[in-house]
Amino acid sequence: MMKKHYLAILLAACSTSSMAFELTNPAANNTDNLVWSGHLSPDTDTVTSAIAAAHIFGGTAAIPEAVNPESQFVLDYCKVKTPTMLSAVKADKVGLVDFNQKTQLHSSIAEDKIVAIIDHHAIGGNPVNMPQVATLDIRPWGSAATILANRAETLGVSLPAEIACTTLGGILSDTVVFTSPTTTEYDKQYAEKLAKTARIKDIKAFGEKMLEAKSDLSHVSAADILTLDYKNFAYGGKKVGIGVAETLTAQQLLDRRDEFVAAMKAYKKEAGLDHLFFSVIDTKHKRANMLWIDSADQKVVQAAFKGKNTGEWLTLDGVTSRKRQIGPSIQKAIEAQ
Ligand SMILES: [Mn+2]
Repeated sequence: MMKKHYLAILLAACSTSSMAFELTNPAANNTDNLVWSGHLSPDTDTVTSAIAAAHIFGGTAAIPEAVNPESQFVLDYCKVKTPTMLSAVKADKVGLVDFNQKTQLHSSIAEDKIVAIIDHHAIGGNPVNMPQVATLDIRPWGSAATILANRAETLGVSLPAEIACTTLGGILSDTVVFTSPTTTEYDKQYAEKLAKTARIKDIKAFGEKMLEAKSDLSHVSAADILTLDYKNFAYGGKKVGIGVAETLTAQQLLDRRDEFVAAMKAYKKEAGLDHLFFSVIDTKHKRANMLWIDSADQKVVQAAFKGKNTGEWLTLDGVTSRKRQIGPSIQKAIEAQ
């Protein structure tokens, strides 16, 4: 009787360990139908991190929605195919890259399929609810791509030139070519290493081309710009949307204020949000220009920021990061209400 019981425990322990997913080389895991995905409204870090993760750990890179113009530029420049749409792949196991909030999870991903999260964001107000124990790697670095570059190096997995190139693109995008306050020494060190592998001589020139690719939004509708780089959050039980548009040519967007106000009114209603904020991030002059549409949102903005109100936009000098500056200030203001 005792023996049988012991065996059952041993078998249970074995089957548990064989199911566990390790952030190590693919041979150690069952990678059948393993899919890597980033957040909704995918940005370059999220797309390139999924590509790097699939190369390092096995499985397939996927995107939850179409890529933005900057990511398309990076994929073309590096000669890497755009990952498959999440809706077209079978996902028995899912690794998340570059996010951990449920509000940013594609609806097709069942939370009990999540086996790993590689991220550089705060756990925040509404993390994914995982019934299984997943492997987490969350570090306060400038991009998820930097963490993946480090993982590849420590595992001895060499990245091909084209994936080193996209991974570099992820770092440069999130750190705004090392000018964002989120930038760390790790980001700079790994960017150098990746550039060497990708045979890119001038990192800053590559970064400038990326910024240019994302800056020309003259042919994009205000509604599309609002959600191009957009995240939903749950702060103090409220549904909060924060969109940003990083651009070298801010005036082009500032002149379209009326269009943005109309788009925000429609979107706030459609998405059932309690609060909605949109900022044109002037990457040249390092400042945010913020917009909101009603008195409830204005109250939050007034509590969160002290800026110059031009009557049209609230100008916030030195504010460039949603993750480090805009998001936490809005969260604090809402939670204090
Ligand atoms: Mn990121």
